[in-house]
Amino acid sequence: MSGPLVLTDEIRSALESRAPVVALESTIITHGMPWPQNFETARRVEQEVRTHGAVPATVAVLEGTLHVGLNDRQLADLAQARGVAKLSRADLPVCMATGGTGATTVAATMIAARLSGIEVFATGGIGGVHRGAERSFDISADLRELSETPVTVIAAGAKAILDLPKTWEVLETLGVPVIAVGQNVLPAFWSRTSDHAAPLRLDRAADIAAAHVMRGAMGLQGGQLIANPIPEADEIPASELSTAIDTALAEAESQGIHAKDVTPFLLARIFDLTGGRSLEANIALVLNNARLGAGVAREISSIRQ
Ligand code: PSU
Repeated sequence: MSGPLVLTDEIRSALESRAPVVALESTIITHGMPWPQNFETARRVEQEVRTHGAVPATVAVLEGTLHVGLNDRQLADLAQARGVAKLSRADLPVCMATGGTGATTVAATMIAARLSGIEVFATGGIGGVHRGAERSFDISADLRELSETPVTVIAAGAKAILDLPKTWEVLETLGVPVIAVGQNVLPAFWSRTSDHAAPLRLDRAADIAAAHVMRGAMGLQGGQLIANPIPEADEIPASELSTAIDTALAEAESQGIHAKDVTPFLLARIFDLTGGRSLEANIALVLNNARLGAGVAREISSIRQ
């Protein structure tokens, strides 16, 4: 694909030489964190990827063009813009065709990564099955994307505002490998652990890379979800967070917040209710995922050389 897909020269030449590249999303910047921490975090995450030996590729749609790799000006403008669209699989082509501007979610960033030839993508936490989904049917398109698009996604699990058991069930049904790093239970975004046993466990970037390459060699559709626990020093234990999550959920319900607005609303409310602590943890876990993402991209690159 050419035309509306633009890669920076640095990313294009890295991909041509099979050097490690890590895709990064932009919804976390526009809808997941407040200004100016969103911009500072986006730049720190890019730097973390570089420090660990890979090229960062932040993805967004700017005036109809799908950009893979943003410069600081573009990043700063996006981070301060108001009313930016949140793009998933369904909205991405419509936004591009009509010259719009939007931030890419996990699903849309996976699509951009595949179109560009990027195999690894690091983020905070994927979307999933919302609590009360048995009434609302609100399930993130991120889950189906993981079953279709061959990109390894490094996240701290799914966000703990979700119904995590149902999220893991859906991923199991879709045949998506959910692989915990370094422990036998799945992480829960702001918290290192949860009650859910990990379906799979791998402890080394080299093994995650080998599993990724094996999927490709077998022609299997879909990617892998790498559930990387937040560092111990930065976590907020689930018991401390549950009141804030419950309060935010009740407010969302009573204010009739739905569809794409639910996750940004809950993240912003939990930020207020925890006095900003949830944001500190969110930033730490994204940096941690960027580090592992760079490591996995390096290992894939060395297998492909
Ligand atoms: N990780 C974060 N914060 C975020 C997101 C990920 O730490 O805000 C974004 C991702 O773009 C993900 C989206 O795709 O949240 C999920 O939104 P929804 O629940 O509406 O599918």
